Amino acid sequence: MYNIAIVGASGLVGGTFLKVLEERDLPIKNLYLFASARSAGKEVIFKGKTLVIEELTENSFDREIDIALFSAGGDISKKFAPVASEKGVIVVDNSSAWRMDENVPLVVPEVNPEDIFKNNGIIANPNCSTIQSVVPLKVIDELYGIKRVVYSTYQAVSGSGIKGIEDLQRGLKGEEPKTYPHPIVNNCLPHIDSFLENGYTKEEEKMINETRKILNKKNLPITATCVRVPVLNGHSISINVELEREANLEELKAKFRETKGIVLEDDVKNNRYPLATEANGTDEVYVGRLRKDFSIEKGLNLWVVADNIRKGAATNAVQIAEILMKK
Ligand code: 11C
Repeated sequence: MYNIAIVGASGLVGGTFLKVLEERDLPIKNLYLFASARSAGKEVIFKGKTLVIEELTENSFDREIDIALFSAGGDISKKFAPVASEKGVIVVDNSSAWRMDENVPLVVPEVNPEDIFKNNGIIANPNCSTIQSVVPLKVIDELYGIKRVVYSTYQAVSGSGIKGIEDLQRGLKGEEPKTYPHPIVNNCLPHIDSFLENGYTKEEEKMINETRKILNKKNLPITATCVRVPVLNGHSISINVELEREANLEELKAKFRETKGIVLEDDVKNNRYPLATEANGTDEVYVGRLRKDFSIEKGLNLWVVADNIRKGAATNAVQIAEILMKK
């Protein structure tokens, strides 16, 4: 049995950590919940018991804790993840604070589980859009070799947390946005996170750098356009791939069917392809619209959908914790 902590327990991902831990029935002895002073004292039900959220402080980890799941933003992770790991806690961090640190493994269990054990006390959980993309890309790379990737994303408002959901709800009532710079209702905003000097957004930069690190392909040519769309939950991504060897679509579909964590949803004659409404509330990565890209010699297009709060954040972190526990 293990002692687990959740840092950021009152947030959207924090609440989903609780749900996923309960559903997957991890062997938990004690579960400690931490958040800012604002949320301290709030009560949460876990496996029928009432737990009280405590304020996160430097002393929060002065007790026996095996694994801490962090989702409280980059600044909290930068400050408190080293405090926890120095006390022997293994941190699985959902923020972007440590992802590109070369001493920190960046892990998607279906892709690079072996990296979990190269940790020095901190393991990073990738960005949600990256997680759902690399799961099918790993399969494609093993079969045909990936030469170049073009991402175009259609990201749900839940990616911005509760404040993104509130902006969509406000917009539906005809009110002005508070989170996004423009109304999200009736719009697609090609703007996720802040803009960089080179014209890309941080979200696009994350997808590029994190994909290279997880697939262990430092120089893989990748480009990305990340777009916020008026969908409540579930990111959809169009992925265009240039391959080393020509793909055989039937072989690839068969491989996707047998890969754990992937659901192949590809029957266009019956209008079946991955949908956010279907992925919502589930832990799988849905793949469909598989077809050759005839504009290049060995090209492939696919459409990939997943629940960004579950597989894109909480579930991925809990899967990492499960693997740590099995060891
Ligand atoms: C979004 N992908 O949809 C972002 C949220 O680096 O973990 C997650 C940001 C991150 O807005």
